[in-house]
Amino acid sequence: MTRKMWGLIPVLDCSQLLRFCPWQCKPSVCPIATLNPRVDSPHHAMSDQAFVTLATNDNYAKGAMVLGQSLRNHNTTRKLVALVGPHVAEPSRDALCSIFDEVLVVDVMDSGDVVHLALMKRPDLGVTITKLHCWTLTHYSKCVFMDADTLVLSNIDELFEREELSAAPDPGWPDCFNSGVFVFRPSKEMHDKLLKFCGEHGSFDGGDQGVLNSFFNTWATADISKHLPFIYNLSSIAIYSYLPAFKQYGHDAKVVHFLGKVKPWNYSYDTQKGEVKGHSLSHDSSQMHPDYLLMWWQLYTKSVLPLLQHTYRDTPFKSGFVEASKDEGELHVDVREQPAPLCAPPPPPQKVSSEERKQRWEAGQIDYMGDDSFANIERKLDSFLK
Ligand SMILES: [Mn+2]
Repeated sequence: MTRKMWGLIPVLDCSQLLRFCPWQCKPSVCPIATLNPRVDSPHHAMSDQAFVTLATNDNYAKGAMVLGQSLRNHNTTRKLVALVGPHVAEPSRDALCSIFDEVLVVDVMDSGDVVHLALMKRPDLGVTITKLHCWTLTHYSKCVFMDADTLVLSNIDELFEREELSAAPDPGWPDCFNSGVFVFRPSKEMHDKLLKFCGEHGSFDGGDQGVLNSFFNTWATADISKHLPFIYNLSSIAIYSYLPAFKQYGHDAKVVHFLGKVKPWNYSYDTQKGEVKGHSLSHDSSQMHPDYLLMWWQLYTKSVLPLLQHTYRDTPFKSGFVEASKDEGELHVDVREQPAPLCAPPPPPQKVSSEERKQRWEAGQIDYMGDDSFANIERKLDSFLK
């Protein structure tokens, strides 16, 4: 296999892309984003601070668009940057261009010696190394990285008051931080250090979270101000494992993180009924909360889909919508992403005794969509609390 060695695709914003390669950026989309500034993107925006996300394929690009739009809807004053991998299709990039201030193509295969060295030692860490690329955004003094599978529920600009590396605890192992949301300071030096570390030590979980936790290994103990409250990275797995806390604090949530293999875009949506389909088909133990899932789809339908329809024009693409007549939507499991959840997936639903259910629950085999569903547990709790 020959590898194109045309150097790292330079970091270009939409107007630059248009200037260098006008055929790549359909004039109908990018100029709207760059030449006519958005009304909701004030000029006095803090131009040296940015929210950064990453999309490695067209599905994650949809997630990035929903995230970007959720940040816009809550009137962020910071810039929005999307890093995209080379596999993200042109129309998806164009759609990203109309939400984000910068859409930067990152091809780690073509990005300099340190990256090559790291990749040669650990070729499995390609996506991780792409994510670490966010440290090269040195035209910003401080950034907040957010996974494309997160959704913002209120303004979170206060995160920029925090220092590198600030992050929220991971619900699975709270002495580790979850790398879905973190504050960092772009720096070439730090980028090189991280890559060197990555090449030498690899990742204990196969992804960026392992690398970053090993590198920033005093996070758990050194400085409490670098611990973001959990409401900045609320994962649905935590909702089900500590339901009373969710009932008490859940309404304060500012960022929802759709952890796990099944992502919001893997479901389908019935626009007529306003229902997410395929939800009951999933037995992922990190099952997401239906309300947040619905919120994701509503935002996608209202703000993202029109952009995609515009950029894809006559080219077919997966909208994720189902006909109202179909009973169950398709569910496509995205196996490329997150590491497998810690606990084994629950067995297929069947009638079990309450004692057996208790044992299963204690063994971590929780029937999230059946007997142990959020609605059932809530009903039970309510009966106790009354
Ligand atoms: Mn994630």
